[in-house]
Amino acid sequence: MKMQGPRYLAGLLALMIALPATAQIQVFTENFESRSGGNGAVLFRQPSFSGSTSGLLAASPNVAQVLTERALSGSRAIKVSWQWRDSTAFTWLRLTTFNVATLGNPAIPVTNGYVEMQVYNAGPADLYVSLGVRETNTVAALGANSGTSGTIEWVGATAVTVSGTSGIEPKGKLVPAGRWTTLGFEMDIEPVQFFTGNGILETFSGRATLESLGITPVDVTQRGPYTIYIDDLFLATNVRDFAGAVSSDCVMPPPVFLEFRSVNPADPVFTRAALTNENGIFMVKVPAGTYHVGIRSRNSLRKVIPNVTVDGSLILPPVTLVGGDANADNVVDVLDLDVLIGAFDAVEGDAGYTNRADFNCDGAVDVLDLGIFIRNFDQAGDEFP
Ligand SMILES: [Ca+2]
Ligand SMILES: [Ca+2]
Ligand SMILES: [Ca+2]
Ligand SMILES: [Ca+2]
Repeated sequence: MKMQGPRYLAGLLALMIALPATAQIQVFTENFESRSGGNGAVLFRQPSFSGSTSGLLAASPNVAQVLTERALSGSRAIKVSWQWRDSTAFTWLRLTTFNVATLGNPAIPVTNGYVEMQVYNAGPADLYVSLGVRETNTVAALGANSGTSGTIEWVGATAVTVSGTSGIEPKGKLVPAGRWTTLGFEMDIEPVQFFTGNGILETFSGRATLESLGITPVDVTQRGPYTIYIDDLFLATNVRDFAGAVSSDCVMPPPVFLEFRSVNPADPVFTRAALTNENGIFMVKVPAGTYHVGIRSRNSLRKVIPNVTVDGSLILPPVTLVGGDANADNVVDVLDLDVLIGAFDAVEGDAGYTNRADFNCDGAVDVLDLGIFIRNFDQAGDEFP
């Protein structure tokens, strides 16, 4: 056999470089940081909109709006507030995306699909949440408007109450009161109950439409008023588990924000928000691939771990996060001191408080945070390769 010389290899390499790279990774992310508008203007209609449940609700509160009251990523999330009336036969809320001006009827992945959002339940009690999935057989891009035709199934629900031809009061995934919950749905394996459909999630196109959240109280005597915050919608296909751990100056390990840059330049860059447990361990689902991964908290410098292959088996070594970057520009300098001074002496709940300057995450901006700032002054975080 003839030996292949350097010229052949150079030619092959040139060919590989000339071929346009094709994106392999399908994701859609929405952190609501650039969203605003009135009641019912972004992703969800106001709670009273759906005739399925409007008769079950008190007139107020009646809110579904992007606000800056509480967020996981950044400062913005969708606040949803409602109250169930007493003495009604049923108690649930159909919070619908029906023809909402911004992000209405969003296309979601079903085949090998994963749908996630971060939900803070401010209470007063625990809730069940299901996805109302409309079988539109859409071919729209993930997150794009995919219409309103097709029947609806409850995904993630283990039971419904039967009323006429509908399955209502879906018993979905538990969202406990008083904390953030990562609400994730692995679309191929979730339990499914019927709403207007047949109780089987079907798609020819591989995609469907997020029509609603079906929200039901765990304790039907707890009628509210309820408030939840929804942040960091994430849609993707072909996901795998990706786990790691962080240590920091925080009294409780902070949520982390992971930036994934595929080694294939045609793939989209995307960010994942992840909750950590008391030991600083996080676990997210991301599409299989090889990435440079950036890790930061909301006020730490970035750590970059290059060339990480996500195939479901990898657990990252622990990462130490360096605090003090209040303005998230990846350096600790006088600009961060400005933020710290602006919030100094404020505690959580005060108008002046910001968790961006609370470097030890104890709910107060004080001399302890100044100490962390001074210790890390003039440091810079990692850049991506
Ligand atoms: Ca946000
Ligand atoms: Ca069906
Ligand atoms: Ca900074
Ligand atoms: Ca503090």
